[in-house]
Amino acid sequence: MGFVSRAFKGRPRDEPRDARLPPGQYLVRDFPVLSAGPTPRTSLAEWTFSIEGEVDETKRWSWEELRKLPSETLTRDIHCVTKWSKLDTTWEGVSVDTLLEGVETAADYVMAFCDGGYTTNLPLEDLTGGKAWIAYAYDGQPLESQHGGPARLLVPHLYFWKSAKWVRGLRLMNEDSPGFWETYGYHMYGDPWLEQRYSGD
Ligand SMILES: Nc1nc2c(c(=O)[nH]1)N[C@H]1C(S)=C(S)[C@@H](COP(=O)(O)O)O[C@H]1N2
Ligand SMILES: [Mo]
Repeated sequence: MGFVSRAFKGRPRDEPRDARLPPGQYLVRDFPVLSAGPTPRTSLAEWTFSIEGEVDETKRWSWEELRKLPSETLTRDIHCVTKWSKLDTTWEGVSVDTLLEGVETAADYVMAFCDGGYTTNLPLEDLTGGKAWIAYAYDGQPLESQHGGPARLLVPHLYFWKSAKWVRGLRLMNEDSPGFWETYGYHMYGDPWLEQRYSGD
């Protein structure tokens, strides 16, 4: 009886938290760093962000131009395929919708590309409609280089490997094509709620 009532009392606090944890994931309070290679360093003077590929005209922003675009502050949970999840991470950045304004394309897929050569593929649909950002601040501070600064793609509804660090642009594609981890067997889409970790999941 005592046990039952204690367990019951514990629930209101624990249940919403667990409901936010996708299958197979555990919570972390720190912010792990996962990089496939060394942290690249591009000076902000040389940095650009491009939208290219299957578009009428390539679009390109300098760092200063990007920072002048309307930005958003958002708080989201993030989920890494190596099974850690972090709740309520707060970011600031430019919505991909803002960057795609006026872009004419028939493409359905995107390859995000980065300094250092990392790539990751996503359906264009998953980057539009308020679901993705080019983030340049975390927790109210400029994004640390180890976490992808000066700017990273943030697509929190997919596994975090899709949130490309040091992102330099989006290449629009008519056909889906695997990026870096996808070539090594990670899932082409990567929905954490469906546990799409590896191809075949
Ligand atoms: N350019 C680049 N982006 C990347 C990676 C990488 O190795 N290089 N790793 C991915 C993976 S597997 C994860 S889990 C997250 C980790 O981001 P973090 O180091 O900020 O936690 O970045 C993703 N984006
Ligand atoms: Mo990851």
